[in-house]
Amino acid sequence: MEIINDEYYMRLALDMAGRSQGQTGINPVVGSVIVKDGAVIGLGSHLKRGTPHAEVHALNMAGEAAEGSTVYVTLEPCSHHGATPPCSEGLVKAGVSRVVVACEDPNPQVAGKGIELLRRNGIEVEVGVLRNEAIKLNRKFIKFITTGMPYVTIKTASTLDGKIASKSGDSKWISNDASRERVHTMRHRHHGIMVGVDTVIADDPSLTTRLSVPGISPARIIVDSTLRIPDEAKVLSDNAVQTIVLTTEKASEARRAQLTERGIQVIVSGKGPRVDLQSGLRRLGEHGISSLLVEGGGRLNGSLLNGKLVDEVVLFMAPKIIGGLNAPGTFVFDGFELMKDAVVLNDLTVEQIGDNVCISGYPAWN
Ligand code: AOF
Ligand code: ZN
Repeated sequence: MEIINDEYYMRLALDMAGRSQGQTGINPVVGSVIVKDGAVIGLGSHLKRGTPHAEVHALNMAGEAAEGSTVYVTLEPCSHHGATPPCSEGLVKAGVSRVVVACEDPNPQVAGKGIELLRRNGIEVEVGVLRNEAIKLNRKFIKFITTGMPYVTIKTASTLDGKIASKSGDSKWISNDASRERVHTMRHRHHGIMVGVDTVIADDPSLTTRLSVPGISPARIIVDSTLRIPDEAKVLSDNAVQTIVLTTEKASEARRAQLTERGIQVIVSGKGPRVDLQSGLRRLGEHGISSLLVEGGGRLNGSLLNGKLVDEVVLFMAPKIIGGLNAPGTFVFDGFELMKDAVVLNDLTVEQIGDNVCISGYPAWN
């Protein structure tokens, strides 16, 4: 017989939270399960910024039966008056007996105060059940709320010899259909999608989310130090989603004005010749962009990596070898002299997708 314990219900709460990734904006994904006398009596998930938190939905479902129950929640219940009243007060009012929390809320407005409020009111609180899974699930939220910087994921699709195009620039297609579908799920789960202007010039991508089921398209961010972006580029003309261009003081005032007139937001970041990516990311964070999926090219990837601005790397690799002395690679930057200085990926995942391999991990910065 299966033993039903705290982890069992927390896993259900985490599973519910995971299903809303990409739709809560700068807010975390959170799931909550209420259990009494061995039965689930309430379920809730935070679905969208500005709408009720997970615990509120679960408490509403449980109704009066919530009294004396155990509440599982993937993130510490909040203690602040934001778009909604504090969940910890709601739990106290409902008379629940025990609250099991996966991880603390790093939001400085909460940061332990929710747990404290529950304990002060005689509720038994246990913290840390499936903590690592909960932290991993909300890594984008945690980065943004604690630093104001967007969480940056670099995604590449390359040959086995690390090329993202042939020597003539051909790149359609490197990875297989299933890998490319996976990229659209990743787009849905990020707030912004970033490419360098050379990628716009070479491929004229629309950078929208096109899944076999509908998905949310992130804002499009183009890194373009001198505003070389062509007027007819899809990202400027299709009006599908917001486009932001990061540029430098080197770009002409007239071109900036032209783009602004077309409804494109232009952010000047640095004197040039290259866009100051660190301050550019900070500016994007100030605009409420809490996560970014970077889709190339190699120079942008290299600059972000060299600047230690990357949180996660996802490499799709196809079983092809294309060669080419000048064929572009996944990460183009000056490079390090010694192997001991290489960027190392932690917590590696290797997955086979048909004949492709997807390797992902988290750069170890220190
Ligand atoms: C919870 N349960 O389901 C969520 C929480 O603007 P608001 O009112 O939605 O508050 C957002 C903050 O509340 C967010 O930054 C995080 O600290 C917390 N999110 N807390 O108890 C939830 N989504
Ligand atoms: Zn709350």
